[in-house]
Amino acid sequence: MASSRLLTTQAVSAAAAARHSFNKQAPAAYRTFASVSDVPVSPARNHKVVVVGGGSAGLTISHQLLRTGKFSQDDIAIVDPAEFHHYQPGWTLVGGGLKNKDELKRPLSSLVDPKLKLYPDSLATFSPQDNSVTLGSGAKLTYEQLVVAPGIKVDLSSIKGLPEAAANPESNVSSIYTFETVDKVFKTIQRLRGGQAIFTQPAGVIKCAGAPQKVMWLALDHWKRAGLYQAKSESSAVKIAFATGLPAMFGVPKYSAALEALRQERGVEGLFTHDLVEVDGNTAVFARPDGKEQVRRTFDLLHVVPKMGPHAFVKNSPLANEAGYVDVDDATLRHKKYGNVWSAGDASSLPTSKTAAAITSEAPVLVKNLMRVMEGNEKVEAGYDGYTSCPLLTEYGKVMLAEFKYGGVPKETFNVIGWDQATPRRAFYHLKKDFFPWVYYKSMVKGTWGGPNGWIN
Ligand code: UQ1
Repeated sequence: MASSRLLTTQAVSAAAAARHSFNKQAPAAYRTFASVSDVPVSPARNHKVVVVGGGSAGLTISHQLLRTGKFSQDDIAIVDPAEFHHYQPGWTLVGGGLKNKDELKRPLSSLVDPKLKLYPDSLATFSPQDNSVTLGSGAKLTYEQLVVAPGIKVDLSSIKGLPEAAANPESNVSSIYTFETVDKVFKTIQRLRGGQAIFTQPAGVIKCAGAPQKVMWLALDHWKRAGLYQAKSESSAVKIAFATGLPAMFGVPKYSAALEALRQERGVEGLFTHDLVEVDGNTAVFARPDGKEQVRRTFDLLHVVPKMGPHAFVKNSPLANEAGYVDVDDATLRHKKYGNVWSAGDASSLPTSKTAAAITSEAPVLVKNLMRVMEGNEKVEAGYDGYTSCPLLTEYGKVMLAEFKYGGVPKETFNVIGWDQATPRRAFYHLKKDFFPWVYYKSMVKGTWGGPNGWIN
């Protein structure tokens, strides 16, 4: 879950970049040069490692690299235009009224160790053939090793009518997937006193594939407690449908079966292979596969998960695979063509669910392999098994802690104490709501948290 705001905050960051360059860290010579010439041409700045992205993957990897003790001041650079870093896994909790969106954010600069050089700038182009990148400002950075972790783009405009509906405070259309819309979600849940609620999930890759239904389960519980929802009852004031572009509740058979049982038991209508394409007033329009006709359903509340995909500067670069993701080896995280390029997190081609939990296992493998290559040892380790996790809120006070690796094979941390993690538990709820947000800012972004392996470094 790297910085999804890499593009959206470009204007703000351009200003920040200007302040940064001219007031703070630019060498005096640069300032003098700028003052006597209309077209300042800055020389390329050299770094041992350039990390593109200051999100979960970028920060975790940068600090794990720094903690190897092999780097001096400014050897490692981070490029990210975002002013703020967000703990995005917490946004489902905001949607459920359990947290405030502002408590989950930090100024990005406050999370970057002073020994690292932060460029608050966008990435314009990758030139892996000459080991350099060009920033939005035109500055050129050269590197020995490059880590590409800018996250993916969440695109409200991928659904016709969604940007307008989401921005309209009167409408009951919202999404936990952007900072701008996340605090509207609980307002719409509280406002609804009856009628049809629809929660969508698109076909295609998204961040944390369980989140679209987590917010639904919390809303259901809210309406149940308010006396507005009775499962499978004709007299229930609120009716709930889960409309997903996918053919099942979840991608991993074990958890999908448990979630499908919950769906049926709780009387939630399942609209499978229904891919939202348009919000037209109070009608949701769904595309169907195999040339089937579109389906139109009216709603009184609509929670939308927009489509997501790689940033253009990644997709259109020599680093991308056909789908637009950074083309790395599934197990070593090393680029398939450029041996000094690495990727982790949402922007990578790693065929696993895109979560912060995945990054806890990706980062140590990437760092170990990058260090080996940088020190001239070509023997990289096939160390990443696809570990990822999805703490699925199933009601207030309970979480089903899905943990799995490549192939949808469960890899459950608490198996050792005999727990089957398809069973929702209160202990997992406290991990999700209290422990993970705490350990994330306290340790993970600083490079000292190894996820299921506990504290590292
Ligand atoms: C984790 O480390 C982590 O990051 C702090 C999460 O939050 C985003 C998680 O959801 C999970 C599951 C982990 C993995 C850690 C344990 C102890 C299972």
